[in-house]
Amino acid sequence: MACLPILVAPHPILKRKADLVTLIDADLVRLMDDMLETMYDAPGLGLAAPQIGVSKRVIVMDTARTEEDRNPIRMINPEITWASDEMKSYEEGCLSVPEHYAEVLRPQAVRARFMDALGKTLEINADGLLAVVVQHEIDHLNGVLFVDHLSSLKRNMILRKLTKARKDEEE
Ligand code: GNR
Ligand code: NI
Repeated sequence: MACLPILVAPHPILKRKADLVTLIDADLVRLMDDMLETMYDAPGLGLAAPQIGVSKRVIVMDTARTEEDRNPIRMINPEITWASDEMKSYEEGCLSVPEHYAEVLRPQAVRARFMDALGKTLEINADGLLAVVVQHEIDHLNGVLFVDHLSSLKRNMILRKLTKARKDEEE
């Protein structure tokens, strides 16, 4: 397995709509394992392939609180097939928007359909933290970051700070 560098916004790959996966082969299985290693190393609760520069519809997640309880979830071509009318706000962060956090309002519960690493179609109901993270990750596959759910004033402030932080680092 390999731990890979995570792209930071603003970056064109993070804005792109990722491609559907049409073939599950050893390379795709390795990609998901590398994504999990990268996510655990960060550490993060989820990771989408575009965050490591791969524009494919693949996400991984683990919302367990401790290493002993690890429960890695791999999803290929995930889709939201149902969302609750009830909404909930949660303070989100993103590995591609480092050191910025903001409340985002989303459906409180969702159903997601996806393929597993064996190509089997599965569906899960998610609420609580997993519902937040699966929606956040599927957003990444559509070129959407949590800051896109904020006012343009807040979004532009965060993106400007990230651009400035990168410039300062280059010097
Ligand atoms: O690690 C992460 N934490 C988090 C917290 C609240 C809502 C969503 C997330 S996902 C984030 C990792 C990440 O950027 N995934 O794309
Ligand atoms: Ni993210």
